[in-house]
Amino acid sequence: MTRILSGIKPTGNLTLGNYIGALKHFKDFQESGEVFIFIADLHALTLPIDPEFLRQNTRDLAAFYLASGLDPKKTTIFVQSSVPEHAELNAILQNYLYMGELSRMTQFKEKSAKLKDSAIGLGLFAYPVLMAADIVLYDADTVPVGEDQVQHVEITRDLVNRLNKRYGEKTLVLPNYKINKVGARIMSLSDPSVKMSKSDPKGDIFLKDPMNVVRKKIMSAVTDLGNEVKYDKENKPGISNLLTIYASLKEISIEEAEAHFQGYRYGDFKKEVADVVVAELEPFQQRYQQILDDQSYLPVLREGAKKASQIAHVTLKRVQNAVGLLNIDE
Ligand code: ATP
Ligand code: LTN
Repeated sequence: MTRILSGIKPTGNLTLGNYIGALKHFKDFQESGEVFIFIADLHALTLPIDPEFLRQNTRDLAAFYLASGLDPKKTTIFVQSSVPEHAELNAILQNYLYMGELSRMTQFKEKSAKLKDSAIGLGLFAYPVLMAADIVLYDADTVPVGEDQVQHVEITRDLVNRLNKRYGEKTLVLPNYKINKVGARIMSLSDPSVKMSKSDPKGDIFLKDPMNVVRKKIMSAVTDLGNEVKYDKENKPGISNLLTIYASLKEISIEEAEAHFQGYRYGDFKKEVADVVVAELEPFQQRYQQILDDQSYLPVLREGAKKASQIAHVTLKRVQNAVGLLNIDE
């Protein structure tokens, strides 16, 4: 049985990029394997964040997970900090990734560049270690993520290979990332040269935006010279981004989307993209609000933490034993 694991950080309001690149697809794995989806709240602490904002984002994310169609009977949904094995395994694994390789991580370079040296926390630097712990604790072989997280799954593979070579092939399971053919990197609507990102919002569509705001944002998205609706990332990044959003929500290929919009003017094209986004987000938002109001996410998170901890505990013991920590219970 394959094990699938992924997580999202509760660092801010979720964007359409998070939805298309990650969230929307998690439920697709429920039929084919054992799925673990968590809220990476310890990772959210790697940049300064207001405590109440973090707590609210955590509740929101739990409700978004459920609203996206994740079924707690099939998927284990939990908060990272409620399963202490993540932090415990992190303490061991941090000895097997090295300063040089960690300092080459794109995410670290981008996020630390915005801070003064004296404000860069160790957690931001060591981020991939904790992420590796998240993945290997559940013996996950498949990790669905957006493009920006591929490097972190790759460094997890390096770490797994390193440990297995040293302590035996069965110590940890080697994970693979899984990115979507369409929509692995949704760009800002106001500047299609940068990623739509929740912690540095610029031209973002938020999953909580009112529908009239969503429409307005799409109608005023940056477009490119010319008047043809064509996919050309280099010369038409704005149009290409909107085509990607459309194709991924309609679950069709870029070529099919292009064919559909042949002969369209930019204005009519944008209107149709907006219709598709609204059709997807409106019912999703209603489900989210209902779950948030009735707090049905709470028992799900409690049950999820219990189930996750049972599995994580077994892996932690296996690693502790492999590296030579004495088990005083036996
Ligand atoms: P932050 O701004 O705090 O770094 P983020 O918006 O990049 O956050 P994450 O929590 O890092 O979001 O990512 C959650 C998931 O969403 C990851 O799998 C990530 O790859 C994916 N993702 C994030 N932004 C995009 C995007 N613009 N397009 C496609 N996928 C994305
Ligand atoms: N780094 C990821 C969140 C994350 C994650 C994970 C994703 C933390 N641990 C383990 C997949 C598997 C992010 O920023 N989206």
